[in-house]
Amino acid sequence: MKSNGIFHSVCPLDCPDQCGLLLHKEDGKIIKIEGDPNHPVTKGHICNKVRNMTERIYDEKRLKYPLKRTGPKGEGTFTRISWEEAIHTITSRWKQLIQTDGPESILPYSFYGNMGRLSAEGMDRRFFHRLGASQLDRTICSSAGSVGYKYTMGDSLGMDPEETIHSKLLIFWGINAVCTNMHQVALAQKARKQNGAKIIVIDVHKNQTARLADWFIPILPGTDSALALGLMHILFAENLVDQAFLQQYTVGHEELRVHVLQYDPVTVSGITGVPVEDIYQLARMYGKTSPAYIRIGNGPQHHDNGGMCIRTISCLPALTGQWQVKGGGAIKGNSAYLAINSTNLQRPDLLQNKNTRVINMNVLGEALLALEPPVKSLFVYGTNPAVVAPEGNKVRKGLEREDLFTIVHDLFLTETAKYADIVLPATSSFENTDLYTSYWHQYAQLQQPVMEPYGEAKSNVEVFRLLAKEMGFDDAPLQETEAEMIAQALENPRNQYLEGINFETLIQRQYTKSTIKPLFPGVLPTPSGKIELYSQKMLEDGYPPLPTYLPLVDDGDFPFMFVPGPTHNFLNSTFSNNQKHVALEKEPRLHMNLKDALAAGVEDGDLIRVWNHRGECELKVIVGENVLPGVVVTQGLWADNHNAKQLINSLTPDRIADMGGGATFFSGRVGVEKV
Ligand SMILES: Nc1nc2c(c(=O)[nH]1)N[C@H]1C(S)=C(S)[C@@H](COP(=O)(O)OP(=O)(O)OC[C@H]3O[C@@H](n4cnc5c(=O)[nH]c(N)nc54)[C@H](O)[C@@H]3O)O[C@H]1N2
Ligand SMILES: Nc1nc2c(c(=O)[nH]1)N[C@H]1C(S)=C(S)[C@@H](COP(=O)(O)OP(=O)(O)OC[C@H]3O[C@@H](n4cnc5c(=O)[nH]c(N)nc54)[C@H](O)[C@@H]3O)O[C@H]1N2
Ligand code: SF4
Ligand SMILES: [Mo]
Repeated sequence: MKSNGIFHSVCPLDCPDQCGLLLHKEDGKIIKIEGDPNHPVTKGHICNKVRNMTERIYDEKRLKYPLKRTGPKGEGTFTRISWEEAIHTITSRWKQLIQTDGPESILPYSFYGNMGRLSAEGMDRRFFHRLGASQLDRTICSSAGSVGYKYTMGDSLGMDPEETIHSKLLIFWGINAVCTNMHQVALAQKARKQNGAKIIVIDVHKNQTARLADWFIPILPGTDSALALGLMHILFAENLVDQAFLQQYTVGHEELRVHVLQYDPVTVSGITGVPVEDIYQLARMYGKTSPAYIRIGNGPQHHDNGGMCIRTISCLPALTGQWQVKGGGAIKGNSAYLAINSTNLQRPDLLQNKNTRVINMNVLGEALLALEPPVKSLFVYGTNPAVVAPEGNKVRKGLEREDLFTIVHDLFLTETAKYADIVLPATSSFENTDLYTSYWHQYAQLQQPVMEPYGEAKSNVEVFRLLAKEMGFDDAPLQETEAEMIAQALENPRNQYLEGINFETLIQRQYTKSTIKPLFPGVLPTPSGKIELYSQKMLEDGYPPLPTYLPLVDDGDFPFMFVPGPTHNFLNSTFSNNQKHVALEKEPRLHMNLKDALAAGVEDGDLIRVWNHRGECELKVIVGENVLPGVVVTQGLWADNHNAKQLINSLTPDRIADMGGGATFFSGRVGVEKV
């Protein structure tokens, strides 16, 4: 490996932008990280988080060798062991558990802390399939909305973000793009400069993105489907719909026209908190401006009704025929364009018992505390559930179980790792070979190792190869190389958009785009081949077949809706343990409306106890007009720190959303009082 020079790389974080990076190396060490100006979408600009990534890669606190626990669970007292001892301890315990309790007593728990396809869903999946472990339903992020979107559009297919520079109206709907999709903001700014485009933000919080909008529309949490239906009501009533497009490319527009009569602006205003005249103005702007683009975020779908909400919003561009216009349409997610062959990669055929139980990751606490037969061993990698999972106190109680044999594979001794019996050090993405496919823009990239493994760290792929060997599994798929796995993943005849992308093309060209074509004229992967405004499939699955406003589930008698989203300087809980990032972020804060603050006798800067039947936090309050009365918002997945009660997820519900087994982080209620 060369110790000096500039090397191509890709940002591994769970962020739609998936930036191209250039790593500058001197004397074997990465000394600078910058954006690659040659990346067609990200164009050399990266966020501050990753510009400061070397702080994390070379952080003194990074794990260098395997550890075994010597103190109580959760305390963080460990002693160094060898890899041989670690692997032997794990496999002998598992062999014994398989004898006494069966393989389903073992639960893998992972998410996309590293978006590399091999790291997140490669050898790990093969291994756990072969083992026969309980299966994990990975639902914590966007599954409700993805299912909702699919009912309407057939798959995660939206427009090409590069075309949004042609838009004249850009609606950021429940997405804090300045923090979470910065290049979409750059494209919007370009459209604004070039075409005089207007930017609208619809959100429960006057966040960083709302502050740069031409028009910010505050809305009550969980009511977006009502707003979208109100817009449809006006679009039909004022004949702002594209009848030709509706005829040719949709199913159910006549039923919808009648159905939305009940969502008149007065009714909708009462539900959403959006004034009647604003509903009219928004509908007319949307109906009369072309091209118009909607960037649908994760916010509206982290609710009890999140699936239906995204299903409903995603009907809007069909009404106005915007899908046919360059620069018009929507993006919820674009992962279908670069969909790999997951059967090849994950090898579900290795799982013998096809009835193996499936556990929803959103109910981890409940699963550890109450499931029968019990989970006896947990293997966590690429995620930090003690901080990011809902019902945080239940999760921690589950992790405290003395009879639970827990292994955590991570770069750091995370809050979760502190509960582990065995901790394994993970390489960073810059130390691995992996394949990256963005779920927003449509470029694939290859990561090849740029630095030597840190200390004794090993990649996810390598760890599971080792475990397989020690378990005595001699199946060929458990021994394959990274290059072989990437080649198999890219061999996907079912995805026409992936044609021509293979391991070799990715080596030759750092950025390879899917062969994207406009969706219309064309046939969608819905049952009818059209946009399904009326969905027979939904009816069969037990949902209203037409888009519908369904109220949130009752979360108890607390006065405030509590919306705790991500923050600018962290990526979920990643960076929340890195000094530079914490210094930038300072501390968690709670936004509260002035009216509510006056009523509660709370002043700006006060320390506030935020509580409900699940837990409590103490947060500094920001009083003002950033949220509507009855709503409080905080940003960042903080953990309890330095005796401060900041585990945000101790307050969030582990209820399951209407679709896709999704999470409901933003549908909880809380009470507040001055400490
Ligand atoms: N800097 C940074 N970037 C990130 C992340 C991070 O932690 N930090 N996380 C990454 C991940 S994993 C994801 S999934 C994405 C998420 O990024 P986004 O898609 O931006 O989703 P969220 O930030 O969860 O929520 C977006 C907005 O929705 C609002 N919201 C909440 N409920 C509602 C509602 O009912 N209606 C409306 N209209 N708005 C609502 C919130 O106030 C918030 O401003 O970001 C990714 N990028
Ligand atoms: N309250 C609230 N909670 C939320 C959310 C919210 O908006 N509000 N957002 C939710 C969403 S959308 C998501 S996606 C989840 C995300 O939550 P997580 O998936 O837990 O994401 P991170 O907190 O970034 O943790 C990723 C972990 O993976 C580790 N890691 C990184 N690379 C590797 C690797 O190659 N190998 C191994 N073994 N480990 C690695 C990192 O060091 C880090 O500890 O959080 C959810 N939780
Ligand atoms: S976190 Fe997102 S914006 Fe920042 S470098 Fe990575 S992909 Fe780019
Ligand atoms: Mo996410």
